[in-house]
Amino acid sequence: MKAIEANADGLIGPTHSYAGLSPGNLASSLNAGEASNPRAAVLQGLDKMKTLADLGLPQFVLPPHERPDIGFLRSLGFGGTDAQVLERAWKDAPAFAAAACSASSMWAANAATVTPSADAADGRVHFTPANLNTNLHRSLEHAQTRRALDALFPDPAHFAVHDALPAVAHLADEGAANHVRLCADHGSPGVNLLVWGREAWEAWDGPYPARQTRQASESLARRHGASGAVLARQSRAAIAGGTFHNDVVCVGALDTLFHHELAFEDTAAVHADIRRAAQGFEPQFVQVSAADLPLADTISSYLFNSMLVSIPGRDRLTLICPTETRDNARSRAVAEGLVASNGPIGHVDYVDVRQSMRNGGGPACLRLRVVLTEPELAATNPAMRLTDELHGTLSIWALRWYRDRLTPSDLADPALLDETRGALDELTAILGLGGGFYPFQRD
Ligand code: SUG
Repeated sequence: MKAIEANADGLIGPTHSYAGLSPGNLASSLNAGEASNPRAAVLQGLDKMKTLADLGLPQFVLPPHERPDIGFLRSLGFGGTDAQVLERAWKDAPAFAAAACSASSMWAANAATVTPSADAADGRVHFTPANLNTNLHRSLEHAQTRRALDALFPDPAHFAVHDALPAVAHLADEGAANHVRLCADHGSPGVNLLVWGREAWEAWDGPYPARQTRQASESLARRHGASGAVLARQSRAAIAGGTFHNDVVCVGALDTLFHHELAFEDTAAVHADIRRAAQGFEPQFVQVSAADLPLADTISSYLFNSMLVSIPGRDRLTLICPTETRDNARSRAVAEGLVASNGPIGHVDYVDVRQSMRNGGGPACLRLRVVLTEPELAATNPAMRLTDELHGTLSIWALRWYRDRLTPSDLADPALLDETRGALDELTAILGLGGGFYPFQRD
């Protein structure tokens, strides 16, 4: 059946900040303590969504999570009013308080792993929210992510939204950031490349965490009944160089896999396994060498953390890169070389997502790809689909509620608690999420 690739982006929340919470994510460490601009961040994210919608791809909005996460802090024994909980946590346990304030749900590529119906044994679209249990601040996301996915994909005849895998180190899962689907066309059975960094029982001794286990990836394929699964080990050198997710060095669409030479531990085996699994198409591998683009430039410029999309009316694929790619001479040269070649990638566009980039989140991090057939698209929640009108409404909403400057110490301000709740209360009405979507609306 004919299908199209839709994107669901995480709407950037009002507590967007640079708290240095992600070891191995070099941008997060480098910018720790800097002032952020949540208002600019959310507007950049909304404009990026509109760019994709204007290009003809269905675009959805995933609501930010409630932060500060007062329930998490209460579970650690902090008591009193919500404002007192926040104040006491910042005083006695600032690392936990910072984790409770992170707006990290914006990076929707980590929200879940998705298996389109063409690949799933039961013919439904399957979603497993990622447990994200390598980093404390991200481990707080999966339950609310499930609520958001339930709201966007409500019909169990078409969609199966699962709980996260058990949140233990053996099953550490970072979602679609470590998954690429290749296919002849979106509606045909595809190859599901699942990239993992370590074995569940391996004594990991890398300088930075490996966030995905092989056993987590295998469990996802098994539970979704996913056909065409290819498991690949992420290269240790890439992780040591700051590749905390595979999507920092690799992106794919349709028959094309675009990746850095150092993406995989055994590139030849990955290519051979993909060729073997591909049904009815010949995979195209576009590989960039470390000589042309050293890993350090790859990570700072995020060439591969781009969206590789098939735009109606364009003959070849389009790579939607962050402006940082254009600003890096080596990355720009690679991008221009792609367009000049006769290869499968024929267009490069740039988007400004600088606020997110400074936390290690490029255009690809901000979106969850969901391949949908016409009946599945019709079964999604229309209130969460980005139209020009919704883009306008959300831009005005953000201008009214979001601060234009936030330092990590501002996160302790009890006024921010009221501001974020006021903003999210209004957002639930805008996105038709119903009462009780957020914990503060249920208590
Ligand atoms: O998990 N950064 C995120 C960035 C996620 C990017 N996603 C993909 N590559 N798909 C992370 O490391 C930093 C937050 C801080 O330091 O304040 C952070 O969580």
